[in-house]
Amino acid sequence: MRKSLYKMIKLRKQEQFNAVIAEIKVHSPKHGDLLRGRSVLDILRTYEKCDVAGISYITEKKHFRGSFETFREICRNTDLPVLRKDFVTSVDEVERTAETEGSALLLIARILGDRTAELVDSCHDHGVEALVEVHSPYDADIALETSARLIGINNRDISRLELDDGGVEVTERIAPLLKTPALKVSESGISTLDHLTRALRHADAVLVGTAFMLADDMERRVREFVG
Ligand code: IGP
Repeated sequence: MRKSLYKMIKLRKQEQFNAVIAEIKVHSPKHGDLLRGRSVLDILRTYEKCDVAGISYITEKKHFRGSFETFREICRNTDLPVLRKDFVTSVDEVERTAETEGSALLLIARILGDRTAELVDSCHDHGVEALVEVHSPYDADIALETSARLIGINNRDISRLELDDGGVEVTERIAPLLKTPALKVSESGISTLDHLTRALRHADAVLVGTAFMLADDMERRVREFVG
């Protein structure tokens, strides 16, 4: 059975945890290898111990060294909802995601433009949740025109491939424009507890990758974030 990321975020909030989607990030354009000898399943076990709301994994190969097979493996090995991140532009890729036990698929408004709504509907037709990612007021308008129940606000400009610094200013600027019952997820660049607190003032959940992957004591760091 596919788990709902939407419901899990709500549940964690009800339980008075911070709703944290933890990303298993194997490589980033800025930091290079992030696994540092650990396996993807080791990281998954650590995240599971910490009551995160869900798991995120990037399947994009060129810049993030992800693989679809690894995504499948993560889905098979956890009861948590799993989000697939990639630069998806086709219904074929939605269908491929639907063939796994993955819960949700990232759709980037900046890339999809006026095709965003069509791909969101395609996700829903296939029983997959769509997380529409926005970075500007223009993207926010696109997201609001869709039936997405999850909207991600990317603090980073994806076209700059993560080479810019962290921080949550984009969430602070864009979240107030998203007048919708959809749940909001602040994504990227969240590396301190101050970022976390500020992001959660505006968003229902956060998505964190690099700060967890680089932590000396990952479990401790994730627990601090989950609260
Ligand atoms: C995680 P960070 O700064 O915590 O590692 O960010 C996640 O938000 C980021 O990996 C991401 C991403 C994306 C990656 C957000 N949107 C789209 C690839 C494609």
